[in-house]
Formats: sequence, structure tokens, C-alpha cells
Amino acid sequence: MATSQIVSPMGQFKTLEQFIIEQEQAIPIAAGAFTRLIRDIGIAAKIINREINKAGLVDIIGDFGATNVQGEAQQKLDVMADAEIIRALKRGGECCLLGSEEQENLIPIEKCRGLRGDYIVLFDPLDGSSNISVNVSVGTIFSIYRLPEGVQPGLDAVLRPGVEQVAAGYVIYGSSTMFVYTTGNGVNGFTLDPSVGEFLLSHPDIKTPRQGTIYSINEGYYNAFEYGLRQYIKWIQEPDEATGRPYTSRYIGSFVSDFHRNLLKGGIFMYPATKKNPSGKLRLLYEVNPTAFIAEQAGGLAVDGDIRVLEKTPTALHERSPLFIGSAAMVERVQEFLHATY
Ligand code: P6P
Repeated sequence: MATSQIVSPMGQFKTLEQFIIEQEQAIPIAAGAFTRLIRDIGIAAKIINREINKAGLVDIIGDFGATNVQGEAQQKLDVMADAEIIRALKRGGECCLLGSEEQENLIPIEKCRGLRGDYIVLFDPLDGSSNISVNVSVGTIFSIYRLPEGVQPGLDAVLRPGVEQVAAGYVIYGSSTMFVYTTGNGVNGFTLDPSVGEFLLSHPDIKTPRQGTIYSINEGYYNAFEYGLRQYIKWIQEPDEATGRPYTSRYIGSFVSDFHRNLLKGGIFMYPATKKNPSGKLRLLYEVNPTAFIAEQAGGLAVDGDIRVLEKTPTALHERSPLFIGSAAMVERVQEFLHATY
């Protein structure tokens, strides 16, 4: 049989590693370290995916009996995911510092054989984990910085605006497992083929529609929203054929799932300040900034109600931020309602 007739089981797909190597060739200074770093995150994601998929079969679902720095009951899979990512990144040797939602303090990586990489990874190991026991999709979110020249690996190296990220991404553990990331040159999505254990390029150059008709917000807090936001929600719900209103409400309560659907279909996700969470609920460093980087790279916007979230300078590792993220026209519109005079 001619080689041209041999069809690889991978078909015409490109693996995540092949894609990154191609991308790095376009950036001559990258010496392969970034490829290895993304590979390390991908390895942890595959292990987490395996554990999540079998969670219903073994006693791994449910509370771990401890609480994390956020005071949230730690789900066993939370702890497993956190440990797997830390293990993979420590073993990979490309990082000097880690920050996790599940860890109160930063995790410095000691030099190994006198070597240590200069990447910093901040992550939420398993966002939406409270949904695990009811089999709702959950996700891992990560943000990557480089250690600045002459700066020691510590808090000063991570309390930097999101515009300084060199990469960001998320893994969504859903009906299929997808790895979506950006390095500032667009957004690409890879779907895990469990039969070969590879993430395959399935969503090249993701662009989010400028206008969508999906809005995601926990309307249970409606009475706690500021007036302008309540007016925006009322506006969304007014029938108007020309603008596709009323929009459709879709809120899973698992940020990565809501964000991913809106990224692909168009829409806006909103987690504003509420009485219960006066600075919003989502964490700036490892939930808001990475998804904002992705949203902007896909043509969308991400604001805190006042400014572009990527321009905010954090003051604490677990700082929270209000978030309005998604289709550009929808984010612009809600900003108009938030800044109107009533
Ligand atoms: P609420 C999950 O706990 C999470 O952090 C996000 O994944 C999700 O979007 C949000 O909280 C849901 O919060 O207050 O609407 O239940």
C-alpha cells in the first residue's frame, strides 16, 4: 500500500505538542521550555480527567473533610487535582513558582540539579468542584507568567497585571475533555482522544461572536445587584426581534463550562459584586485574568464593571474581582447600563 494511502488513527489531526512546537518555531527565542511546560500541564489534565471519569465508581466524590483557604469545603477531587498539577510542574522543571486556589501561600520550586525554569503558573485546579457530585462539567484554569529579570520568585513576581501573562488556558472536563489556551497569538482548542491519550487540534483559531444572545448570571442575587445591572437584565428580557431579545439565560454554576459555551457560541458571563461577595466571587489571578486573556484573544472583552480586568494590579494572591466577560458588543452594552445616570 502506498504510504499516501496509510491513514493514521489520528487522521489529519495535529497533537497539542506538535502544534506548540510549530508555534515555537515562529518564536526563535523559545528553547522548547514552553513546549515542555504545556506538556506538563497536559499530563496533569489527562490524569485529572481519568480520576474524574471514574469518580462515580470509587469513593472519591464528596468532601475531603477539610476546607481550603477560601473557607470552601474541599472536594476530594479538588485535592487530587491540586496535587497532580503541583507534582507535574515540579517534576517538569520549567517553573520557579506556583500559586493554587487550594494553597494559602505560593509554592516556590527549588532548583533541581542546579537548574530551575523561570515560568510561574497560577491555577485553579478544579473550578466548579461543588458540582462534581452531580456530574456537571468542571475545569482547570491556568495563568502563566515569566519571572522578570532580577526578581526573586515571590509575591512581587505574581502581583502583576494580567497583560503581563505569557500564556493562559483552561481544561474543561465535560462530555469531551478539551484543552484551550492562548500565548497571545489567538486561541486554539484541543480535544482529548482517550484512545491514544493525545489532545488533538479540534478548534483552531477560536473567535467569539461579537454579538450573542446568551447571558449567564446567578439571578438569585438579582435584588443585590446594583441598579444599572438590574436595568440591563430587564432590557435583555424585553422582546425585540431586531436585537434578538429576549436573550436566553444559561447558567451552569461552573465557570469554565459557562465561559466555554459563551466563547464558542457568543454570550456574556457576569459575576458582579454582591452583598455576599462585595468584590465578586471569582479570583483575579487564576480565574479572571486567564479567561480574560483568552476572551480578548478571541475578539471578546473582559471588564470588572469599570476597567479592563487585564489592567488591574492585584494586591493579594487570592484577590477576587467582579467580572463581565464575553462577546464584545454585549460587554460594551452592559457597561453603558452600569455607567448611565439614573
Ligand atoms: P454562585 C464555583 O464554585 C464557582 O467558583 C464558579 O465555577 C461558578 O461560576 C460560581 O462559583 C458560581 O457561584 O454564587 O452562582 O453559586
